[in-house]
Amino acid sequence: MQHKVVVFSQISNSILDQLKQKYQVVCVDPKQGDVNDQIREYVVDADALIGAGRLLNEKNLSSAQKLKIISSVSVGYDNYDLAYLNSRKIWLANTPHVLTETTADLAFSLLVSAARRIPELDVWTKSGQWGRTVPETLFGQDIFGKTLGIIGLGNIGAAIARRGFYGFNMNVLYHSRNEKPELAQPLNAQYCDLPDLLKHADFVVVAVNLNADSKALIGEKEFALMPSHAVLVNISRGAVVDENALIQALKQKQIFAAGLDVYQKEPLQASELFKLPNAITLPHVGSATAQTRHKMAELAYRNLVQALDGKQPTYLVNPEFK
Ligand code: 8YV
Repeated sequence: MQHKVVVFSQISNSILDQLKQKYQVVCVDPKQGDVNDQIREYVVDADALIGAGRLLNEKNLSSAQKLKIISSVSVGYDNYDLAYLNSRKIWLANTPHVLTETTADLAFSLLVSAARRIPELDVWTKSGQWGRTVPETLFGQDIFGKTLGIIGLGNIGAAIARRGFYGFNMNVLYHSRNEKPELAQPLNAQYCDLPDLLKHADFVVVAVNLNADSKALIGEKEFALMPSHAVLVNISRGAVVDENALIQALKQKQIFAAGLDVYQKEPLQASELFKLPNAITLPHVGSATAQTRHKMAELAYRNLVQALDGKQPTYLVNPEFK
């Protein structure tokens, strides 16, 4: 009998076609009502789920009778209740590597945009204010040769650090759970504890995975350590930064600016951040280029096919179920 696959978020059309050629495919459609109700209904006799950006846990998966794999079109897997998946012997696969450089590009774009106030100056020009020279109140911060502090030196963190080191002659500091000499040495990156990194970095980029240790890692106490010209960039997960503390730090000019791609609650709606000219708010687009999203969908497709063919997917998050 044909396997049943549930697509729980938008996915590249060509990958959807490939899925349809091999399997019975059902797509969750937000226009058809509550997404979790649809997942609960479709998952009952499903063999696989594919998609991204949804919380999947006991609440919407408990009715599954033969679910073998959830193939996530993302590298991060904090949206999935791993303990529950393990207890149900459901595989979880992800899509590392293919999005590393694209996400690092976006992180660096946020850094440059926030430091040089690009969105604010764009609005200023377009609103016809360029009758005089740009006032000092709109001046930005230097980047070249400054100190870059990376929190979480994984693949993406290291790719951001390389942009700073090779492109902008930056001095690189990093903080992570373990020292990473193989990634750090070529960049002459110094390992620091978090307070030291926050005191000395001109730019702090949050690139750490969200887990119990990194939740609310940056809060009021941490903002107090940062210099007033510092720029914070977050491209990892919103929950790593205490958003209210960030809003206060930006309002009180405790830090210069923030470039954000991720938030405590997504999609971000009616936030105080929208009122702050020194906050750049992107809609979680770290990996959102046509090429990279396609590569991610391809990889997720491959992981899914491997599992339904009875093989271990290449990028399995919970390999304890061989
Ligand atoms: C995802 C991401 O594509 O891969 C990740 O972990 O954060 C993004 O690149 C996004 O979550 C999809 O909604």
